[in-house]
Amino acid sequence: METEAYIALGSNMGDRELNLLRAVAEVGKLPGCRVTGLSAFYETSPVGGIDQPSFYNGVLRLATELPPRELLERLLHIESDVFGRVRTVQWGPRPMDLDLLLYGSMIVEEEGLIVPHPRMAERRFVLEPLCNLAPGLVHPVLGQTVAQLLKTLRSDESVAKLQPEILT
Ligand code: PH2
Ligand code: MG
Ligand code: MG
Repeated sequence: METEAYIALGSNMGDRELNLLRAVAEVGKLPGCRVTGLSAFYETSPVGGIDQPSFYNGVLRLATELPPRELLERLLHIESDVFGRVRTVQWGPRPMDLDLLLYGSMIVEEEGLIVPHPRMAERRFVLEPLCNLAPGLVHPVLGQTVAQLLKTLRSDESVAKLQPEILT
């Protein structure tokens, strides 16, 4: 049986647009996974942590047969094996960050795996692309749609929608 999952993509090292497109392709190649939707990409100001370059962020929708723990492990492997990510500073610069935002309406609270993603509703760099893709999607814990969450969000992050570079 397939479940609909949403994954946040972020990059602030190297060719950020190419990195996001590559990540979409890699997630789509995972066993039992089909990419069924992709948001626009946004250039976003870095949140938290240290002084670092701006990010490109997006969100994809996945139909997946993988259970959440296995999906998470596969995502971490794409970060390290495909993008050579090494984890140093928390919230520091990275070529690719893949975060599991939602897994159907399932609520998971385990060591190293919390779904829905605990900070997704506070982050414009997540809500803006998610709203572009699925405005009516209801957050299973907060009971509000993504559009409602975005409308009431108080945050000074800057988030600018990008033209795909291949179209410019
Ligand atoms: N990811 C973080 C920390 N800060 N800021 C932006 N704009 N975009 C991100 O993807 C991001 C961040 C930790 O994962
Ligand atoms: Mg993240
Ligand atoms: Mg992450």
